[in-house]
Amino acid sequence: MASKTVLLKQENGIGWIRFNRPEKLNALNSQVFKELEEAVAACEEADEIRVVILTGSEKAFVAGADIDQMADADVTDAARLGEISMRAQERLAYLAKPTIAMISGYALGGGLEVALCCDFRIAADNAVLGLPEITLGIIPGGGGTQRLSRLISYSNAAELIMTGEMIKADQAEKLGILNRVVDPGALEDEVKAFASKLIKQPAMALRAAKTAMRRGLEVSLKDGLYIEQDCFCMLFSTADQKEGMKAFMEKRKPLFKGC
Ligand code: CO8
Repeated sequence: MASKTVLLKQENGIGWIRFNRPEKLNALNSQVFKELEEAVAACEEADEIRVVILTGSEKAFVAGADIDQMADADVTDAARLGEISMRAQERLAYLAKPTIAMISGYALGGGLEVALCCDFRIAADNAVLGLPEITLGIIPGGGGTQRLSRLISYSNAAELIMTGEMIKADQAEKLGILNRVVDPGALEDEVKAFASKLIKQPAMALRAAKTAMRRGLEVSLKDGLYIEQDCFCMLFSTADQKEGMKAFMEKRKPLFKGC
């Protein structure tokens, strides 16, 4: 049996999803997408996992979809790959837990698109980001034309997509693609510290915040405000809302239970 291209490890409330094709700079093929979907599903089911971190190797988060697999593909093959990748990415984007892409080295094409499905992107200053698909005669097919232009300005997204140029971490941070950039040696500690801030928050409120924001992006403002109201009201049925407000009034730190 082929070795695992996506590894999952659970540690201190964090589900670590690691791309594991270092010899191909973690290029995404059908097997990687399927294993990514399985890993995300496992994180969804494990109550102990509160935050999910996706990462690759020092040289590459992911250098894109596997060009070897696509080179001789016909339209049917492309559609099949599209379905598999979309399933994994939808599952990741709508995972009801915070997700962080921890990026070192290349995050290109489908790799950047996977990172765009995460709630946060934190990178080492050696990171190189881009959507070079146009240089291969295609366009981003894993959400890049949609998610990037919803995250940053249309014209900045268009520049990356239509020139295919790669940019360094500091420029990606200025554009708002990255939440922060740190020294490569400090990357893991920075991401863990950030994850621990999230883990301290009440799980149901985190879930509600993510649902309201993700769903809200897809609908009109008015419908989004209704989604927010539903999520807001639902939280008044949780123990953590009672605890959070009681703790405030008693001038102490809340002790959240995640329910
Ligand atoms: N696909 C397949 N193999 C790759 C890829 C890739 N995307 N990226 C790197 N590799 C392989 C190289 O071929 C090489 O393999 P080998 O040793 O067998 O020759 C190995 O990884 C190491 O790479 P390099 O020797 O090229 O390393 P360098 O440091 O010289 O260069 C680069 C690093 C700049 C990242 C270079 O490898 C590169 O340009 N890679 C391709 C980047 C790219 O164009 N990515 C976009 C791909 S298209 C895409 O992502 C479409 C998304 C659609 C997703 C949804 C599907 C429906």
